Parts: sequence; C-alpha cells; structure tokens
Amino acid sequence: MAWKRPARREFLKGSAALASGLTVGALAPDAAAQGPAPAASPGSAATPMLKDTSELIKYGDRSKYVTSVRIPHGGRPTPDTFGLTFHVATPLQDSVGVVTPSSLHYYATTRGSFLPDIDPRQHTLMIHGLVDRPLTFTMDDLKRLPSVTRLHFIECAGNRSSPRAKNVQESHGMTSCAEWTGVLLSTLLKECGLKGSAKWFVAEGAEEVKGASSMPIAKAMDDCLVAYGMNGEAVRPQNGFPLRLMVPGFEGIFHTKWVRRIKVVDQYHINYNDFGHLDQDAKEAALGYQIGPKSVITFPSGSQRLPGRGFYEISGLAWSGGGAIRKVEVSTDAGKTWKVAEFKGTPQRMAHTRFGLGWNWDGKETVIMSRCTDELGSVQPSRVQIAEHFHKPADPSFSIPGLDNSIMPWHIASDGSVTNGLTA
Ligand SMILES: Nc1nc2c(c(=O)[nH]1)N[C@H]1C(S)=C(S)[C@@H](COP(=O)(O)O)O[C@H]1N2
Ligand SMILES: [Mo]
Repeated sequence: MAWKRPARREFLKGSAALASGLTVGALAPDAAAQGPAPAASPGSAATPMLKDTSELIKYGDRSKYVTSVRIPHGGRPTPDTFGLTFHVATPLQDSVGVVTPSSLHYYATTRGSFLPDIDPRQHTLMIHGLVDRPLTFTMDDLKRLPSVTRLHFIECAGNRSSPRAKNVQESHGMTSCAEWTGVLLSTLLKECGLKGSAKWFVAEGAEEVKGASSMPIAKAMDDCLVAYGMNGEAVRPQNGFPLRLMVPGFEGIFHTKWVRRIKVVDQYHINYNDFGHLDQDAKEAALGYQIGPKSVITFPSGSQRLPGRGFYEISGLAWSGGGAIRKVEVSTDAGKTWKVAEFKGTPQRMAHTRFGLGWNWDGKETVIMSRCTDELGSVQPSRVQIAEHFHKPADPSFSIPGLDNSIMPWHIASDGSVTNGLTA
C-alpha cells in the first residue's frame, strides 16, 4: 500500500478541517491520547489469535467484540396474552451502509417462535385463477428462469416515531434492507398468460391464512419478484425460505413469506391480512399501501452518548415506497435551519439510502432531525404537519392513524446524552 498512515491526531485535525473548516473540539486531543495503538502485525505476540476452527472455515462468525443484537419489538407487549412475540427489531443504531445482514434483518413472527421448516425439494409455487395456463413451479424450475438482483427495503406498518421509543431500534427497527435475488412475477405471469379480466392477485404463504393479501395486478406486472436469494445466499427461514414475495415499497405485510400460491382474480378479495386494507379501488389502494418518504438519523440517536463537543458525522437512512430518494436534509437546531446531506452511494428505488452530514457540536443542548424527498417530489412531514392534516395540531395525545412517516427528532443534552426528541 502506497498510502502512509498519518498519526491519529493529524488525521482528526485534517478531517475536521476538510469537513467544515471548524476547529477540532475538546474531543480530538482526548481521542488522540486514548486512540488504539498501531496494530501489531498479524501473528506477533501482541495480538491475541482466534483459532480457525472448522466451523469458522465453513461458515464465518463475527468478532466477539461486536455485540449488536435484535430485540422483540416493544410496540406490543412481548410475549402477549397468548405467549407470542409480535415482530423482532433490527439494531439500526449500529448499522453502517445500507445492507442489513441477514442475521440482523427484522422479521415478523408467525405462531410465536415456530417457523415453517420447508424442504425446498418439496416446495412449489402454484399460479392459477384468471390465467390461460395455470402453472406450478418447483424451486429448480424457478432457478432456470432469468433472474433479477435488487436492493429493497421492507418495513412493517407498525414502525412509528413513537414518543415512547427509547431508541431507533424501538422506533424504526421494523425496517431492513437486503439484496434480493429471484424471478420477476411478471415473467411467471406472462408464462401463465393473464386473462383480460385479471385485476387483482392474492398471495398465500405456507400458513394458509396469515400472509395472504390482495394486491393490484398492475403492481405484479411492474416490479414484484419471488425471491429465493437474500444477501448472496438462500433466504433465511425467518424471512421466508425457500421463497418469498417482494412487493417493493408496499407495507411489509404484503411481502408474503414461504409463498406457495398466487391466485389471479377480477376483484378485491378480503383476507386475514387485509384488516386496514379495505380499499377496493386498485389505484387508491396502491397509493395507500406505499411506505414513506421516510428517514431517520441512526447516529447520534436515542440511548447513545456523545463523549464531548467537536466533530461528528451525523448518519442515517432514508427510503420511500414511491421510488428513489432524491434529497435528504438535516437540521441540528430543532428544525429552524436545514442543510442538504450527502448520499453514500447511489440511491436505489425502494431501498434504504445512507446519508451523512459533517457537524461540529458546540456542546450545547439541541435537537437534530432529518427529512427526505423522493423521486415523486413527496417530502417527509413532521408530526405537527400530520396532526394539522387531521385537524388536531394542538392535541398532545394525537397518534397518527395508518402509516407514520413523520420526522423523528433526537434530543442531545449538554452532557451528550441522546434521547427521544418527541418527549424531551
Ligand atoms: N407468510 C407470511 N408472510 C408474512 C407474514 C406472515 O406472518 N406470514 N408477516 C408479514 C409482515 S406483518 C411483515 S412486516 C413482513 C416482514 O418480513 P420479514 O419477516 O422478512 O422482515 O412479512 C410479511 N409476510
Ligand atoms: Mo408487519
């Protein structure tokens, strides 16, 4: 490597100057003093060594120093009256980049802690109803067809900027983003031949009732896929192994896991999942099912603590059911002024987009927040704007009906502790 590693102190000075021309705060000298010693060369006596066991050779594990874990989602009592856990939330506060590792992807539970345990050699997907040729595909059949690989988020409708949430895992942990590989549903439907009367489709998972939803056929022909791959390997059992439906940008509940049957119909069919989705006009329904535009700051966020004033890169995620994210703005003065954040990588359609903004914290109490705009020009609203829309601007107990894509503020106290900005 030609690049020579600068001393840590110089590096911090350099980056802060680059970012904003501001002086390095009180943090930098401390950090320089406490910074890690230069890494010893591998194999030297100073470095503890991990034994490369056959398990590690076969399927690697993360470092024992990395302890980030999923938690049962707190939106409902867990376990509930029936002993069941609702959903399991991903630790967004520790996330970097845009891909959620499969082991940390949030998931919807089904029948408590029981999961369909499906032998892929036995699994089939049947497509029937208003088609010329009903067809049944085995997993091998599906893997012979042209595939697509796309980055997409999934988000449960229960994800909300709740004043009760202590941190971003509790408020927004029911969204994740993965690289999904599979076959476009339009490829399969063209194979079957759609009849002219086809207007809706119903997807059903292995549990027969839960997971069944009615969706407009136009969405099926646009960008839905049946996915067998997730982040470079098979979809995990918790996320629908061996096959799950992806309905990019629609509420999580439509992304039928363990999908085994798709019926093409001429009208809306009510299903177990459709409480709250009673719109029978396909165009209205499609809009109503779409998530966002939505964004949240993941660092600094609730339960974290800034060690002192000085330079920080504020980091977060933005996503929308309406397409790609076009702009993210960040406020570090409780919404008085906004700065345009930088994208880390190219925003993808219906995928998490990582943003960052360099910030020099002066050590004073403040509130930080982000808001995004998607490719349709829709802008993420504040809670107050949504309350105004429902004619309840001054009601402190106002809770947002339906999907909540409101701005999430984080309060930073002068001691650096970060808490929910809706309650502070
Ligand atoms: N078959 C089936 N599919 C399902 C569900 C289910 O209970 N059964 N839950 C849905 C809900 S409520 C959500 S939010 C998403 C979550 O997808 P994930 O578990 O892969 O994160 O799956 C959806 N698909
Ligand atoms: Mo969900």
